[in-house]
Amino acid sequence: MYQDKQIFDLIDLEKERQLKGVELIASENFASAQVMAAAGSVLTNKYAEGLPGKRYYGGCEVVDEIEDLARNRAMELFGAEWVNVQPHSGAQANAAVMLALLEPGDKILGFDLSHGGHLTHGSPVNFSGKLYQPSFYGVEKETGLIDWDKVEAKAKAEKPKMLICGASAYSRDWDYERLRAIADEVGAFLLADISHPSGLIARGLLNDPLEYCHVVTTTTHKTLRGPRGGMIMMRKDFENPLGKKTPKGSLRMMSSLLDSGVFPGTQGGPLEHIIAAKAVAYGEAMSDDYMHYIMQVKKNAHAMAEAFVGKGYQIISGGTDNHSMLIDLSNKNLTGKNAEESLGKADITINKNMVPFDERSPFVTSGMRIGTAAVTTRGLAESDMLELVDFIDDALRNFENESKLAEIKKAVNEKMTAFPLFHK
Ligand code: DSN
Repeated sequence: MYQDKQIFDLIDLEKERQLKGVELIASENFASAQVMAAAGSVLTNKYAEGLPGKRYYGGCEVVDEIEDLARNRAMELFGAEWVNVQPHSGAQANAAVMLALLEPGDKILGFDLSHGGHLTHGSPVNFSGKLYQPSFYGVEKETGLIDWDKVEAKAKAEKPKMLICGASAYSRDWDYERLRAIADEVGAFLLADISHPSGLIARGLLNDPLEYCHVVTTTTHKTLRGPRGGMIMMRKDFENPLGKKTPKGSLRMMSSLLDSGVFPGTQGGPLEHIIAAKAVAYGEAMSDDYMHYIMQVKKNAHAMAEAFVGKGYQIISGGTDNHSMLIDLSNKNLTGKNAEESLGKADITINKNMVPFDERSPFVTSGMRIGTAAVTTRGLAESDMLELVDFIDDALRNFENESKLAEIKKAVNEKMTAFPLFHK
């Protein structure tokens, strides 16, 4: 029988990389052993197009129970009245929502990718910018903050059918109440993509988007600490105002439009192994252990931001309310590319990132983005954050000094062996 040594050797190498290094990519985390066991289970063998109780395949009685558990746990965790846990990713969750609520050519207004937004919120290289007509709001140059008055002015000028909030590199909270008022004023749907801070939102550590937004999407693998995947939620279902009718002539509910947006709109068979892993993660996220964890994520980000500021680093907006921060390296005479490469040599993983009004290309950039979700899972606390900032500062000040970077790498590896992973 064919034994794939090559792939499993590479998986071992990746495991070693994750264990010995410091993981600071803001969108990454370490899923628990039980989340990974569910994701690697026999459920990968099952086809289950449709929804629990309404499948196009036989033999779905067990996966129906699993998907129902996932849906019920997700609804309890976020206080939602309706969820769809089938999206394979955050990008596909957003695609399904747009397919359900928009017609090709409709206008959408999102947060500028180069200011910290996301590709699927209207970027011209993405389906969202090709199928719909995008326009963007951004942050203020002086403060690094979004000015809600300017969002309102832009929305009034553009009259989008969908207003999108949420980001991949914005460290401050969102005023969902104000955004809903703006959306109502111009007759737009309000979509919040909370992929990054969803764990903080679930446990009440940031404003609640479900109270005000028509639809909320998230990934499940960032601060939520589940398997890679996406989901769509609504606090309350409602009759869609688009005039789409059922065959019997009544207005279709939003939930029915959104379910169809996922399947058959943008996906085929759901990944029931991943849905089971999501269910495990939702269960974990409701536990006291997770509450302790997610509070520590926020404390660690705060401690790290203060330490960076103390060393003269410029954090966009001056600090953080969530798990992440975006640092402009221009005053350190470094590019994001320099930082990513030199820190990589010291086994510290970050990503280069555009900063607002960046003059460099996305392949070079002037900034780096950092998040504390993964290192907090490993058990690091505030005092460790100060040590990590020391390592990072030392590496960046010596970014062309290979022997110094090797020295830092040794210290990083020694430190991280004290924080084991993948046990239980
Ligand atoms: N843009 C990715 C990130 O935040 O890393 C997620 O899609």
